[in-house]
Amino acid sequence: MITDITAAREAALSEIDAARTPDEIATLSSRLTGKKGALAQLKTRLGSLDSIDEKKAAGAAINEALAAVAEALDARRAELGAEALARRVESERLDLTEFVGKPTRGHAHLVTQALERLEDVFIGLGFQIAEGPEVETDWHNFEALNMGAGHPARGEFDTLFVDHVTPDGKVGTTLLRTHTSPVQIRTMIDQEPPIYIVAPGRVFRRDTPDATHMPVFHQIEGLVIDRDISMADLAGTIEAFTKAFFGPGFTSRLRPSYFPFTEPSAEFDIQRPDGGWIELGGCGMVHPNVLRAGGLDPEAWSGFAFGFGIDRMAKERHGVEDIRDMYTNDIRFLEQFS
Ligand code: 2NL
Repeated sequence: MITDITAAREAALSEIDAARTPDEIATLSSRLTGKKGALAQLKTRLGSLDSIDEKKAAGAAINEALAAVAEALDARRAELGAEALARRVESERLDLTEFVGKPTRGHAHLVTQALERLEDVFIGLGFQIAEGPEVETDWHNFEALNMGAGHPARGEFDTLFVDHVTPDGKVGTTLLRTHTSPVQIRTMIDQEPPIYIVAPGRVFRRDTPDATHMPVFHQIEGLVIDRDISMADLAGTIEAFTKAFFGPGFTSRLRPSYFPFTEPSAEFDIQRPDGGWIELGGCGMVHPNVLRAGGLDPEAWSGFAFGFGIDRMAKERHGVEDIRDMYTNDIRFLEQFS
């Protein structure tokens, strides 16, 4: 009997050793350790043994053999699993450090270059980049920003409006966004504070093109929402941005102003190393009504926001005299800015 047990055990172990896939292990496992397995079948012969001692010895040998088979199955399963994983890791290897190199022909547009540099600087200051639709609802573009129907400030933000029927049968208005602020509104609604984002993108206003205006232009807006954010945090962020983007020789100042979506509001200017001032954009502490529209309790959270035009910055930086030149796609003009 003991010889048969040893033989069954050895046969089982060599089969496990020969298994090549996790599937084979699964099949072997049910066959070798199941009721119909050779070792289980040997158990049915225990009753025919003569003495108690013989039964005890054979029973113990069968149990030991079953334990050894279970252990060998586990070990081989783990071994094959690790091999399969190693193969998969090797075949799906992705070298994220690979440097593809700059394109050998052409270059990004002036405004794209400015936008990408701005994103880099704000990421360096701990901001995340947020994006949203260019076609917006009246609510996200105006209402939520404390500019209800008939608000005089809407006059500055005329754009293309299209009436449409909403799924529930009401007439709604969609429009081409006049600023990227609706992206910030959407972020406040979708994400829990703290929020540290910048929203760069294309915006639209009813304007006749001239040397300093285009009806389609680009803007970057920043939004910070956290506990106990003050005007000092705003001024410090504007100053840190000014130095990081324009250089250590530049500084910034805030001048009192008015926007419906911030209170208090300010214009911010930067000072060149030669002493001259350049108007850059607007900023302020987020108005409590705007926080409420974003689903936030103004008693619990406070924040600041700022915004400025990207096209104007690209124009200043490269000494372009007429902003329209940046959009006529004359290759002789564009080629100068690689
Ligand atoms: C400008 C002025 C500004 C903002 C934009 C903002 C956004 C939210 C709440 C409050 Cl969600 N404010 N944005 C605030 C102040 C000024 O832009 O002259 N842009 C070209």
